[in-house]
Amino acid sequence: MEELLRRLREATSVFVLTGSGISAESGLPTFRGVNGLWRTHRVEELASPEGFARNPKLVWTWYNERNAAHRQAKPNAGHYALAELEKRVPAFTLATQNVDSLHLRAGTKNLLELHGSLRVARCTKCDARRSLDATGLPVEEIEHECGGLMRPDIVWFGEALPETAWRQAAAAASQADVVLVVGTSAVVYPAAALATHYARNAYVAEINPEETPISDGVDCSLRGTAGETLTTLVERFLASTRHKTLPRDPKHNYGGS
Ligand code: BJW
Repeated sequence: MEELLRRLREATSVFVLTGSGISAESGLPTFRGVNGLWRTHRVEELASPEGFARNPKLVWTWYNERNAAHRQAKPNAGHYALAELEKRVPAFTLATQNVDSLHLRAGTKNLLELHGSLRVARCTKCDARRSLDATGLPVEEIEHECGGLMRPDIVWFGEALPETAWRQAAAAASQADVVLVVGTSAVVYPAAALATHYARNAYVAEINPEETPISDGVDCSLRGTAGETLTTLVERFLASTRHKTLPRDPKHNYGGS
């Protein structure tokens, strides 16, 4: 952690990639863990355009349950630590693969939701959008008036990531001095490439209790949970920079204002 702290103190640009592991301490399941979503559900039935076309009611029932769980969950210490870090570094970008909105609720400002969010449904035909509340989308309202189907505004397998979010994430990862990869198995592309290909000029630290396919290639592996590890990291970072004057950039928010 010492070298990571030194790099963070010197960094003008920090990029963070998160996955479902950061929300595990908020009580939300990961995808590929022991009790993960993909252990008990068929991926191709629930998270693919073909699965949705076959059985939109089943897909919405699953997403409505997850939407309700997201709204009951609270951001944890890991989400808050990253929101705090954003205030203390000159440039900060957080790209998340999660659709649970917990980074947003923790106060992260420069947030890119690479796989979309469960806050919105959109029509497969006319692209009309509709905000979702805690109920989600009642299955009798799946059919849109234009003849299309309302679907969750998220990215399923085989679908392109939102273009602007992807472009901004790739640029931020390429320009970053420090990249934190938190709570992701790093097996899903193109998001995982942000931590490898795009971050090749950065000091890359992985925060994950388990090894992942990228562990051998990163500069530093912190084996622990996101909540505990990020809290310690950010507390130590703040303690060591308390008397340091940060460079000023009007685009970013400093000093916990
Ligand atoms: C903790 C912890 C704690 C536990 N603290 N950590 C290149 C190579 C191979 C394949 C491909 C490739 N390029 C594209 C592909 C195909 C495919 C893909 O990647 N497949 C692989 C799985 C083989 N990718 C796609 O299809 C993507 N689209 C695409 O490429 O389009 C191309 C295109 C271009 C132009 C036009 C058209 C098409 C789309 C990928 C969409 C992924 N969608 C999902 C589901 C939808 C959202 C939802 O329902 O929520 O997104 S899949 C699922 O995996 C979800 C997640 O965001 C994503 C990543 O999973 P994540 O978050 O890493 O979870 P886990 O469970 O895997 O890992 C959790 C980690 O946390 C573990 O490591 C734990 O140890 C750790 N952990 N507790 C910290 N307390």
